[in-house]
Amino acid sequence: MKSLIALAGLLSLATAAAAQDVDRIDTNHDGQITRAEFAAARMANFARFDRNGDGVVSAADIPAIARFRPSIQKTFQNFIANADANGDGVVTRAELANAPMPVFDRADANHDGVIDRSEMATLRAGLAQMRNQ
Ligand SMILES: [Ca+2]
Ligand SMILES: [Ca+2]
Ligand SMILES: [Ca+2]
Repeated sequence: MKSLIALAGLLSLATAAAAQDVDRIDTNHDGQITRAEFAAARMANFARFDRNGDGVVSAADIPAIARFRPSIQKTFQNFIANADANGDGVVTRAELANAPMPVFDRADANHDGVIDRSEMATLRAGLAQMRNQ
């Protein structure tokens, strides 16, 4: 159960970023999250998503226990579908690096490419929502 909760947390980061705490994504602590900071946070967790250590993230990395939690499975599958640019069912580091960032884009309400303090609340809500799925 503990590992499931950890996985749910990880998955929210997968689609969103890498740190559970939005403030930690802001690595230079200037009160704004840039696309680069967001992407870096996401990449930092690649090895953790790649649970079987074969260098790619795929359905094979979904823990067996997630079978009993369809929402987790679905989130994982959505993560793969979102990042899998060439549609071969596996996500490479290069694909994740260039993957769309829907959660970032949603939070960046004025589309200036950074998430400022007021927009961070939206990002936080988005992350929390995914964690609670
Ligand atoms: Ca920053
Ligand atoms: Ca893998
Ligand atoms: Ca791929």
